[in-house]
Amino acid sequence: MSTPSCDAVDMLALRCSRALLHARAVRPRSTTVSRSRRERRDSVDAAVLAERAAWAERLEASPPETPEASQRELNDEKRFKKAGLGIRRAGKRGVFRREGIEAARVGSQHFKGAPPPLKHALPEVLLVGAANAGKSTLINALVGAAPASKAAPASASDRAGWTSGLEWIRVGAKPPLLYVVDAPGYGAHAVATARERRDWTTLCADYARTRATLAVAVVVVDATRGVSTEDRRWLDLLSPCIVALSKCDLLQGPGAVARCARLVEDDAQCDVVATCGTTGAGVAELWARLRARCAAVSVRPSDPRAVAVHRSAVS
Ligand SMILES: Nc1nc2c(ncn2[C@@H]2O[C@H](COP(=O)(O)OP(=O)(O)OP(=O)(O)O)[C@@H](O)[C@H]2O)c(=O)[nH]1
Ligand SMILES: [Mg+2]
Repeated sequence: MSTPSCDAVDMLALRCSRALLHARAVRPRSTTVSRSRRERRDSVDAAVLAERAAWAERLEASPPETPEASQRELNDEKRFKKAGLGIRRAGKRGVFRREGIEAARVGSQHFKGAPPPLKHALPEVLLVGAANAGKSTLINALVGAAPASKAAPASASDRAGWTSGLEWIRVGAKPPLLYVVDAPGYGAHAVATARERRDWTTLCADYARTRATLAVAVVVVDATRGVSTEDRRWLDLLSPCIVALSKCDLLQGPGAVARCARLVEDDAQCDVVATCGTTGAGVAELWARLRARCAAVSVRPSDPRAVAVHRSAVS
């Protein structure tokens, strides 16, 4: 067998690299299409895919309309970059290098069950959102626990519909500061029966309407899906609440996170905080808003113990 000469190999390599360069140059460059990710097939349905495609199109087709809006987007972009948003790995800017806050899961409530007997009456922060939106991962990031680490108090999974009841997570140990309450997700793509999904909705809505110690509600909106009809229903029920934009690492291109945050703010008509549960970016800002809300909203006075503890926790 004859071996190709060095010249022939060099020529071939040159041609290949030229072809590669050309392919790169003509490849359509989009500023906002989400990065590829591995997902379970049973946890994404056609409606979710359609929602994502429509949202990606809207992100691309909605540049700021006024010079002021452009300036604001630029400023936000800088701020988000500084916070480590829009990047895939935690690196230096992630929270997971910082010391975490002591946190533990202390009880749960399922449909038709009673709330857990809790040792402390503390203000509660409820996180709701579509199944798979990243609620549990964001709770872990809030307490400084990296995904899948032993310290992570909330159970997260790539299976939509993983959290099936309200889960109380105590944040802080000596003294405990507050409870974060993880909730089951909504949406037809959750891997659960229609009845289970209905029961979860009832459970969360009853909690939100009646819980005396609920201080702030956070609606977690997936940055690659935008605000859905169901998100809107929950935003109305929980108003005034905060929107935590999750999975911001899946947006790419300059200004993508800032644009997404602006559009979600327009749709939701409330405070939006951009976050990423897998890198921990943006959670410091979310904490700042939570503390401000806890301080501003007094726990409903039906539980005097809660009010007393609430005051000492947020002062
Ligand atoms: N890329 C990326 N993936 C994320 C992020 N947050 C969560 N995920 C992934 O999204 C999937 C769902 O995360 P969970 O935190 O379990 O979502 P959830 O909203 O609690 O879901 P349910 O309990 O099913 O309602 C998991 O595979 C996570 O790894 C994020 O910020 N970035
Ligand atoms: Mg969950």
